[in-house]
Amino acid sequence: MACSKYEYVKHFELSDALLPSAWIVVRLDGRSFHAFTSTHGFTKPNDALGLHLMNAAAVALMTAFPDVVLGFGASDEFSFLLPPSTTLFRRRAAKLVSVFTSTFTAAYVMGWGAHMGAGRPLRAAPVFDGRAVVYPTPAVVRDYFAWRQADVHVNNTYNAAFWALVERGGVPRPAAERALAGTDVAAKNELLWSRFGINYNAMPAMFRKGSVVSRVPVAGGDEGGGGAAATANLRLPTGGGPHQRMAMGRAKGGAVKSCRQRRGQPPYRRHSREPPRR
Ligand code: DGT
Ligand code: MG
Ligand code: MG
Ligand code: MG
Ligand code: MG
Repeated sequence: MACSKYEYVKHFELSDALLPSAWIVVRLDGRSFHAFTSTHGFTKPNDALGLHLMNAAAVALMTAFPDVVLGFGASDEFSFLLPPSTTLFRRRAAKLVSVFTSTFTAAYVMGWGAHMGAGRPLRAAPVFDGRAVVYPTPAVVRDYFAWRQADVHVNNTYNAAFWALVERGGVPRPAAERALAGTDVAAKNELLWSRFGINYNAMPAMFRKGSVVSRVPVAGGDEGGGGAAATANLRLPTGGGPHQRMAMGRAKGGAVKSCRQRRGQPPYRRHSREPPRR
């Protein structure tokens, strides 16, 4: 590590560590997937292969990061839950969001060929955005996932009715939009059944409710394994069960000393408003 007069610039990097002892959700969402799914000829409104690819990317992420206790996804999004005890990346928001987003995106690209088949080559780069939000209590965490799942239900009911009208009923899109405006879920179910003989509840659960990736105990499982199915049990809303911790701390070679420590000088007095270092 160079001891140079330029080192002061390190102090411009402010801490973005997320609130300790709170749940963290990192949610990823495909960028402009309206266009991406159209470019790649996804089945409307749900492309089962595309959704399985999303699920596989989520499993890859949870395999890479055993701290994640739960994943929930639908459409072009996935949420990942980290428990209050996590110290992954020292809870730094930018690090969590950027590494999760790129890990997921890379897995999505790597899995494309196996999931989507030779007939649908990848023609454009999939891009995902990411955000991290902290939630203080298990009740709010439960409501977060209930919110995302309610979104799946509302969107899927609308989309099922809309595309039935357009593709099976030959109704022009603007007219289909007008027909559905202001209708509730029950009316859309009734329309699907009476006009098209579609039983909404018989649609695949993945379309109606989204996908959950959880950890299940494996008989004789190796606690240190870190595979997606190798660790623990999640019980919401009371909290995460035991789970793997990521190895923490600095790179090889033990503690990193500051230039002043190496010179045997006392540390600089910290400005009182500087966030604590860990
Ligand atoms: P954004 O997130 O603001 O960058 O924009 P979008 O276009 O990604 O919008 P978003 O995330 O609100 O909605 C997801 C889009 O992806 C929506 O237009 C429908 C499309 N999509 C997601 N899954 C499927 C699928 O399985 N089949 C088809 N045909 N489209 C899908
Ligand atoms: Mg959006
Ligand atoms: Mg999107
Ligand atoms: Mg979305
Ligand atoms: Mg580096």
